[in-house]
Amino acid sequence: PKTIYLKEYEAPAYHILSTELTFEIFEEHTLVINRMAIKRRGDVPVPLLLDGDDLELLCVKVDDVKIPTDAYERNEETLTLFDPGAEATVQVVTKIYPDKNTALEGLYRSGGIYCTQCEPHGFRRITYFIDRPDNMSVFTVKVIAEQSVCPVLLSNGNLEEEGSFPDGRHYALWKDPFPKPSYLFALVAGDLGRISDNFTTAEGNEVALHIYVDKGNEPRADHAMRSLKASMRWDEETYGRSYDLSVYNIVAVDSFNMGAMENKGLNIFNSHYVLADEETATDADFLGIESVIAHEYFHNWTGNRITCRDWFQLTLKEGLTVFRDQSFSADMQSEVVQRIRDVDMLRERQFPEDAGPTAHPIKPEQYIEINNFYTATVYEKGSEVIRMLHTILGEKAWRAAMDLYFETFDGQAVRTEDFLWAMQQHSPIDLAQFALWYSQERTPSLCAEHSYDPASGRLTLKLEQIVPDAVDGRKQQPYCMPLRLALLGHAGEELPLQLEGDTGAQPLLERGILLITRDEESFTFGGLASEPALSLNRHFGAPVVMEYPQEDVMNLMRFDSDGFVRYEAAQSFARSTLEAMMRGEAVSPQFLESFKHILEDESLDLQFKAQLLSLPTVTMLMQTQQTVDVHAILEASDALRREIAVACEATMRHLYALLHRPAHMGLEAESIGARALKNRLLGYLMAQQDAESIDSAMAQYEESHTMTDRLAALQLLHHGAPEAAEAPMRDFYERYSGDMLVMTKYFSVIASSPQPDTLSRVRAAMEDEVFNIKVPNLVRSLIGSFARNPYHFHAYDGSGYAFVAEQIIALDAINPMIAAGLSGAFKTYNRLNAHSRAQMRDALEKVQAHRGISKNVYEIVGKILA
Ligand code: HT7
Ligand code: ZN
Repeated sequence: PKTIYLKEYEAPAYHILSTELTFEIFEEHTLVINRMAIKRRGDVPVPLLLDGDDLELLCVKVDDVKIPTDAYERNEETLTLFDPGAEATVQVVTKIYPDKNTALEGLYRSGGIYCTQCEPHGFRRITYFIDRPDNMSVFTVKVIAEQSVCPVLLSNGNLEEEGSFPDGRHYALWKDPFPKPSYLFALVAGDLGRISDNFTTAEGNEVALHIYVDKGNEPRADHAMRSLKASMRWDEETYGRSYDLSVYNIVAVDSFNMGAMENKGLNIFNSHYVLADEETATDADFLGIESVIAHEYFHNWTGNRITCRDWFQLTLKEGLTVFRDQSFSADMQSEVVQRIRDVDMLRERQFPEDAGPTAHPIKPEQYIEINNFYTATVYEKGSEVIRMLHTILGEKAWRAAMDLYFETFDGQAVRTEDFLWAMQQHSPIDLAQFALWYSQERTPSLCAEHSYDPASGRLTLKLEQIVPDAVDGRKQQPYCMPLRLALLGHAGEELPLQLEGDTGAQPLLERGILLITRDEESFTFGGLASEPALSLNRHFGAPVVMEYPQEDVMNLMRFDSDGFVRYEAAQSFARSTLEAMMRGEAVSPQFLESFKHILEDESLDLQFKAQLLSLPTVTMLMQTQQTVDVHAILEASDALRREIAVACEATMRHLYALLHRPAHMGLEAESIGARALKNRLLGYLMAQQDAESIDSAMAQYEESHTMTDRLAALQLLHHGAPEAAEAPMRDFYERYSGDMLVMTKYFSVIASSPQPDTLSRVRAAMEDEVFNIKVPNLVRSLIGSFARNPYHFHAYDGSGYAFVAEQIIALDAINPMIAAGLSGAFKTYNRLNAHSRAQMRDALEKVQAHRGISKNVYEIVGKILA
């Protein structure tokens, strides 16, 4: 496979000014008639290169005349017209087979519904086109289909016309006035139900809002609609950005490769991110819907109105839009709870990626398969980079810089440099060094040491920035980053930051921010009557591994006014406790003491308290080990959970009983918090596997009014008391086997279990009539969850690796994107012990040697084994 390089970028030789598409949908196939008004950019005749993938070509015309076959050439990936002229109308007719499309890119059928996924290269599976984001075209789309099969016909933009034919077919004509790249094209046709609402923009324009779902599911779309309206209002209030068409359509489908897609005026969603009610969706599902609906809506300005010049710029739209959706969720929920969630996600998914063989900068410079770069790095780390800019500029300048970005680049396909240019115009500092965040990979560490001199009342803080080499061994430069800090007095009060020396070099100090630019820095603060506690990297303002002496953690955990630092201190204390246990030491009594202190603190917000009482995950603990020893981590974690349960049993049972009340229903923060905390406590209690806890979990399963409670109880029972779990597992299956989304939860429970028969249960579940390997949600819930199950993926006999490798091979023939996603499970390869590494290598070599492996899987596996 060919590697594509950013440095080889060239603008296309032609532009397609406008595109008229006609889709004739038939049961077996679809005809696509594509008329493009093309314009050459230069004066000299050059060939017109159109991208195409797996297309049956029926006809090529230039200015309505069929051209001879020697006027063009076709290969696997392109159709080349040797000289269509400086301006012409090029028409191509292709025949495609949506029912046979299991890759779910291009036009395909999900449960009877025709739908499209065009980002990044799906459009070329529909018709020949200059399928790249710097080719922006005005689209007019006519969809024709059997009225009884597809009563609903949708595309981007506004509906211009509709009508029917005497033969039972009908049509709809859609026009999108905004020039857009082909990746934002969308079409939906099928028999769908819908809910509708409307929104009046700040300018007074009326927008019709429709959410289309499978018939019968309409009531489950209300939360999505509420989230959409809240997002529309928020973008007006926060960024002054309003919606720009008279209709906003969302369609939910069951088979979808990712979460959702921001097609102009016609978002297509994985049904998981639309459908929810208390009976079938957890609190996390509700929050996920709110954030994904917002994310796709916010793309209308950051992604659609201003798009990417090429796919190397992906973080331009994704990092920025994730930052916007995280800010929105923080405003809708609790700021600190949301920040902790976002940081957890970053450290759980992006840090391991950045430490592994597929590490890449947020703006990569090369790829084989661009689909492999929709990563946690481009998205989540991309968002952290934007967050640092927000911190450096401050709220007011940030808004001014964003306004400038929108005004300057609206309607264009641009680069991250253009975004940084807008930021620079309002930045208090030169952003040249900051730009390294775009081109360097790996997570830097920041090691802090401090000393206090009581005689002078001075504290000296030394910071060392450790920047790892790139994957290929290249040395990398120190970053410029904002470090939020506070010096705390005995009662947790923030002391004034009296920096000595050249304070002019610290333009952000009055906002409590130090600017770090070198690999070694030293700061001296004066005027301190006694030794303060150091609260560092507040809000997790810089995406680094922060290393600091443990002496303050107990205090920080108890009283830091920055909620994130409290959480971080609790995690850090738990981590060092677990590490000591792995060395054979007993549980530290101070840790248990601090844990109890939080448990008994009645002033805490319940969701925040549930977070403070969590233990670091296996993935987090793996990050600090030189050579990963998964089994030692699991043993220590299970033991600590039991010790905590024993030490805190009475308080936990009492609190659990208080929180386990029917009053705690609904989606307000208080109820979500009560459920989160209650289920955290039940998790600890169940670690004892005693009859009383099992009874509580059984009762919770039976009495629960929400999926959150029911699922939490089911999972704890199945994982901790499998015999007792048999009846609830049967009950759950019988209740929900007709509901694919709920069944994904059931499959995850099975696949994430520590019980010894997990692999055979997973294999059995694959044979269940509900399971369908062509539906990504089901694959992710069963096979994906198994690949994340540390107990069994890393089984000593290598059976976990072999199973996942076998599934990658099977899936690759169906859906290469999903197969490549699963291959990511092997990223820990280099850090395993020799025994596991040899077994993983065996499994990976089988995948690599398989004939006809996709370039998606080839790229990932190749990097892991390199
Ligand atoms: N911009 C979208 C990214 C995407 C995608 C979505 C669904 C299926 C396949 C896809 N490939 C790329 C989603 C987003 O970030 O909003
Ligand atoms: Zn996005």
